[in-house]
Amino acid sequence: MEFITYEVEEKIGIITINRPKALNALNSQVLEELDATLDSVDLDTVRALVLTGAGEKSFVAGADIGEMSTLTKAEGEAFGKKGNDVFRKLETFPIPVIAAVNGFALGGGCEISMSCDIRICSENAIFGQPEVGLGITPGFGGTQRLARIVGVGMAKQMIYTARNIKADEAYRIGLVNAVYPLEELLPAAKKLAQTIAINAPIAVRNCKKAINEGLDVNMDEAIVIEEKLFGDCFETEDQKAGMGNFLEKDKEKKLKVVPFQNK
Ligand code: DAK
Repeated sequence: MEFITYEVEEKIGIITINRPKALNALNSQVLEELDATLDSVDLDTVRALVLTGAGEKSFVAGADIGEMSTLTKAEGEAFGKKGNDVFRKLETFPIPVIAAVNGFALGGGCEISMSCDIRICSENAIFGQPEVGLGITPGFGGTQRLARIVGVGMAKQMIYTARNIKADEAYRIGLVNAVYPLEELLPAAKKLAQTIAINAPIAVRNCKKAINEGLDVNMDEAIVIEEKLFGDCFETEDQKAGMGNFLEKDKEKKLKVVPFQNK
């Protein structure tokens, strides 16, 4: 792999898009390597992923404008499909994915962060969908996911104006869950991933599936999806141990209240 590094620490996997000279812009090779990396994740041991960018300046500065500038219609479509397939793979990946946004998250960079389950960012992060200024529409799901995350009005404003927003505004509109000084971002992302990783893995996976699939259908159908995935947890070791701990009054494993860090 030239542009992706993948490390496993205990039960979490850390994927770094490593093309800092181009501010980690997504070219075909980055997308292919990311796809192959996701395929290689050992789902028997890894319970949550962190996705970040190399360097101190950029998470992902978008799709590679140099590569895109010469594409024919057919090649543009193929490039779009490659991106959409890998973004969708991230979104539907069986385990949670946390985007640790360490700088620019523009165009495809904002879009890849929105394919992740949770976004946290550094104080220097900048988000935006600048595509209309380049004569295109957001093409990696931006018109769909941004509206679902921050609401229709704010998504339309960001997309129509092509205006970038800073970390504090991203936090205010709910695009990110927390903001950290740059040097604290990755440790915070790992800590969050570890907090997820200690919970019952089948239950966590089923929650992701229920939330994602439920959002695509009406409430009556969504409740049926939830029922099925709820039922699916029973008779698992996790469910027996989790409920057993409670009944045995295992204080160590009982409910803890932990505040999320907010800025
Ligand atoms: N693509 C390629 N190279 C990029 C890049 C990008 N998106 N962004 C930055 N770079 C490269 C620069 O060319 C420069 O390379 P060298 O000149 O050193 O070789 C290096 O990264 C450093 O960039 P700057 O010198 O520009 O650094 P600055 O700090 O001055 O500025 C910046 C940082 C992020 C403000 C600026 O680089 C910038 O505006 N970059 C472009 C941001 C942008 O517009 N991103 C959105 C791209 S559009 C599709 C699906 C999806 C998409 C399209 C189609 N289909 C379905 C077909 C997605 C589109 C996009 O993402």
